[in-house]
Amino acid sequence: EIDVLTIGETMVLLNPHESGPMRHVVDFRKRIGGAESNMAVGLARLDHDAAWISRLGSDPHGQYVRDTIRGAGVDTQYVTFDAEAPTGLMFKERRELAESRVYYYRDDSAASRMAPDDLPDEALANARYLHLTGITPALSESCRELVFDATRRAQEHGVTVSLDPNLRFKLWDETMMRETLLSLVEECDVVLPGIEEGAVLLGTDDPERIATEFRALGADEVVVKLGADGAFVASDAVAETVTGYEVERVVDPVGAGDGFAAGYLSGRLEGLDPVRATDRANAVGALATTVTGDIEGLPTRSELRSLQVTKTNKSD
Ligand code: KDG
Repeated sequence: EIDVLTIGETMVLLNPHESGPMRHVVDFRKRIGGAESNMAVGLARLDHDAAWISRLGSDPHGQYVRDTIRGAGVDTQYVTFDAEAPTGLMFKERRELAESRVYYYRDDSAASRMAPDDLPDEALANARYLHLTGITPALSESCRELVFDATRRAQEHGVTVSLDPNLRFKLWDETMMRETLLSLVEECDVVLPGIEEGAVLLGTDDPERIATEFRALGADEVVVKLGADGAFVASDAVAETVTGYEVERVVDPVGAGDGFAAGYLSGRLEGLDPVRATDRANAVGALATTVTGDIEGLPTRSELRSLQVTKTNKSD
């Protein structure tokens, strides 16, 4: 039994030691970066059974990515290695006064060659949730087929599908992105957009309208991420804003959304209602921003509990 199954590309990530323009940075720390595996690691930290599927290059980078994710407690038994294509690579750039930026080297990577068969039915049939992001359909035609085929098969097996739109403007044309992701939402049960993503996809930055429109497309639960302000959650039973957690200093916001997804699914798996699951999502997302690296800040149960205790005390 797999609590959450996810599929997507994870790259070797070179994280700069110092902030500043890329061309002047000379020292990097090697990590891994991939929205879906970040989410899976977040779930594993909270003691859930998470499985991550991908295709990696049969190169040392692919082994490093697989070992890191496996070492974090995620089931990687369905990962495959492709002798004909490399593992993707990305660099992060940290700027003091501007948003951090990424540089990708992932065209024709092993993961971009994934297709429906990369997701075995056996894995899907054993899962409670299938988690997808809008990054995978941006990678290639065969990856687009994979995500749509996966949602269809998930439905057959009674698996709940969650989607984080994770818009990546660098990877595809904006019109195609919008059309593809809106039709993907129609096939998903849980949708977790950031407010800016909602604005790009739907043309409104009103969280309530974003939620209503995604629900009209077919999603049962929509949680709109509002950054430091928390999140707006809507389902048949609720439509409300759940306040966020204050962190002393945001060190690296990349990966916060993945932590948010892990927190939300973790809560729902344990039977929390959407509002309480959103509170957990806010907490995990907040903690993820306090550390550089996408997965290093993801909390264990006890770290999560101490943050939630702080919030309770504050509002007393
Ligand atoms: O959400 C964090 C991811 O953006 C990062 O880890 C890399 O998956 C990644 C991507 O494609 O941008």
